[in-house]
Amino acid sequence: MEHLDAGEHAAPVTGGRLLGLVDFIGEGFAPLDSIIGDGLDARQYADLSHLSEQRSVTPSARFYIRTTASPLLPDAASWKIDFEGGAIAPSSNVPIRTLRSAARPMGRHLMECAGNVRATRFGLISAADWTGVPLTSVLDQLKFPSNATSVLIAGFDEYPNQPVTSIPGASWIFAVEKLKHAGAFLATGMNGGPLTRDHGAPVRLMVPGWYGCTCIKWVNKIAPADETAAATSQMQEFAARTLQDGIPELARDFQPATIDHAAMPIRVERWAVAGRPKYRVVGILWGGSQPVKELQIRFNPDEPFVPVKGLRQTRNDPWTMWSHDWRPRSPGTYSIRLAVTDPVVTARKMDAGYYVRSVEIIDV
Ligand SMILES: Nc1nc2c(c(=O)[nH]1)N[C@H]1C(S)=C(S)[C@@H](COP(=O)(O)O)O[C@H]1N2
Ligand SMILES: [Mo]
Repeated sequence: MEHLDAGEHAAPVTGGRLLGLVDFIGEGFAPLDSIIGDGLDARQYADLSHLSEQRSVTPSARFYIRTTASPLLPDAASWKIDFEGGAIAPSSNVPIRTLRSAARPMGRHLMECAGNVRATRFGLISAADWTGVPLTSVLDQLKFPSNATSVLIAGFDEYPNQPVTSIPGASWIFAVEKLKHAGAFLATGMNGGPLTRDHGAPVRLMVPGWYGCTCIKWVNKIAPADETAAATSQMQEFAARTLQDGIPELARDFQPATIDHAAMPIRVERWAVAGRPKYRVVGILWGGSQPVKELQIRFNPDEPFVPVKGLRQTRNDPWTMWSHDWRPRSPGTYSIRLAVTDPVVTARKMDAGYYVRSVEIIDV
């Protein structure tokens, strides 16, 4: 059990006293909110248990990290994004000061790593208020040819040591239309401050609603790509995690790496009400492109799914908090699973059991 201050809760359980949190089990012991490892192998897992409707932004120092800044990273002050027009347009560049002076608020958006797994406590997901420049204006500024349907966006990705968990090379090829549709932007700031080095300073790509692997950090190159462009090494590396059909050879055969609807618990609160324990499961709902009307929760496969009461999802991005009061039938282990029942919704990872979390209840 961890200590928790009751101020973090939207509404206390009536007549109850918060005793603490029940830990999730079977998720490993990765430290949260601190950097472990180096360069491409570095990770910082975010502690999601603090989230509430009032505190739904991840402070920059706690925003998850996948790959820390390389010591070989060139100087930020003279940074520029090279535009290689190839045969179809003259090459040019955008200096970082041009981007910085054009930057404006881009809204609150969530980012999730496509490799956000139970073994590391689902800590690779966060939300921030971003500032930056819409990609459409950058493409205009670069005189991006209007007949080029795809664009390659690449970032600096060289490290002094050979990584063990990842392949160097950070670039993704997008259909220009899809990037526009997603409202992609080049970010230069987060949460009211400048972008931090580990989050891609001086400039990163942010593609709202898409997995983090497409959100290239330390962007240094933008180039038109055509129908015959091969998938980049980054696309190949993340093909399975972004639910592609195999590993397509050509970039054009990749589906948009969008995040489906998903929901999971982020904490299980243990309360005392009139001398008896009572539990409240608090969680998040995110991903997808249309708000859902109903979310259902199930405690172990032998119990039925029941509706999560009071869910009001008005937007898919960043995330929506939900809570569910729970009286377990008996002490024991419970696996908590969520489901969305709106028929039009695809929730591939959630429906495959990817986001199931378990707790051990000792008293009821
Ligand atoms: N240059 C570069 N960009 C990158 C990566 C990388 O390793 N190198 N990792 C990607 C992946 S897999 C994720 S999930 C996000 C993580 O961004 P964050 O560390 O700011 O949370 O950055 C993406 N952009
Ligand atoms: Mo990722």
